[in-house]
Amino acid sequence: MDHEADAYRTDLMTITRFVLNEQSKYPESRGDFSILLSHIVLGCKFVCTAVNKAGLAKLIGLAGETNVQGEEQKKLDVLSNEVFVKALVSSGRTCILVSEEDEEATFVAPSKRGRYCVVFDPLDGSSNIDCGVSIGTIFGIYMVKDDHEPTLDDVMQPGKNMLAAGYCMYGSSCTLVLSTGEGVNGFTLDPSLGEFILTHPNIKIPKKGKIYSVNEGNAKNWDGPTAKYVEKCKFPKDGSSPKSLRYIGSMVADVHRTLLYGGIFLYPADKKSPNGKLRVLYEVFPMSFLMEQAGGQAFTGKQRALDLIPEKIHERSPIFLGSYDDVEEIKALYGAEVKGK
Ligand code: AFP
Repeated sequence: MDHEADAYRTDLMTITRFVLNEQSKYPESRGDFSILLSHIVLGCKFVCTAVNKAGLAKLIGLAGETNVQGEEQKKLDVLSNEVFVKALVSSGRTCILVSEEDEEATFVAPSKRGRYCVVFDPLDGSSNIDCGVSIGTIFGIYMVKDDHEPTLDDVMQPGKNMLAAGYCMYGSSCTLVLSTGEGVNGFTLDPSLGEFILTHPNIKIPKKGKIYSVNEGNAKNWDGPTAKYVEKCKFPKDGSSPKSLRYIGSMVADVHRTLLYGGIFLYPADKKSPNGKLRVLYEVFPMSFLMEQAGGQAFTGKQRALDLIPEKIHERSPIFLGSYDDVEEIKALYGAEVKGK
């Protein structure tokens, strides 16, 4: 990369400019989506700053039970949730919010209501905060079905009905990856400008990858197809090289690497957790949407992930997502099991 040329680049494609460009393709558009997105971006910037300060705050003793004013310090995931809920409600463009942090869905008051439903995990991977591992925010966006009083049915829709999905990764840089259903684009926060700049246009996942990503500590409880697949990754019988294992345990970071380098990310069902661990609405759906938009696939062990119809807002599902050919292999193994029964 030519860093010097980069430093002097003058035509910057910010995320706002990018979304407004997209919007101009639809003359009937009222700009509601751009406004909603600008509020999500604000939430991401806030959380990015808070995550960056987390280690320092601890070091200088601000993060105990109470802060200097004697007020109770909020945990970062609780704080992030509050920031996103307030930003989304104040956008005036949302009607239902489903957050990983809140047991119940939030119905926005009629005076502030818009047409979008946002499902999100404000700080996914938060158990990794204290050791400085990359964590992130994941979100998906639906539109209310018709002109009616919003109900939970408006969010209990298959992932394929999402209008947009994305994540923001708080890592060595802060990267926002977004799809509005026409490919996937990545933006990196320039801290000096406070703007997300298009750095990864039109991301396409390699058709086949060299990495598998799974919590192998659960192997004892896996079902046959998952066990066979991972065995194949390690001991391929077709003369190909074994795949490398990479597992961070923070979905945004594991999926981001999978998207850029190719390969497969698995969180399968096991005997202890028959539905896996990851949540359908704000983990499985947004990441599956991005994978498909980048040319990959996402599969639950039974069906295309985006065809799933959730029955509960915090429902879980097994998930296998990544490069097209790698997911084909796991689909074949599950298919063979069904035929053998
Ligand atoms: P936390 O938010 O509790 O850290 O969980 C993270 C997560 O939901 C997801 O980001 C990871 O992919 C997955 O759990 C890791 O789960 P295991 O620790 O069971 O491997």
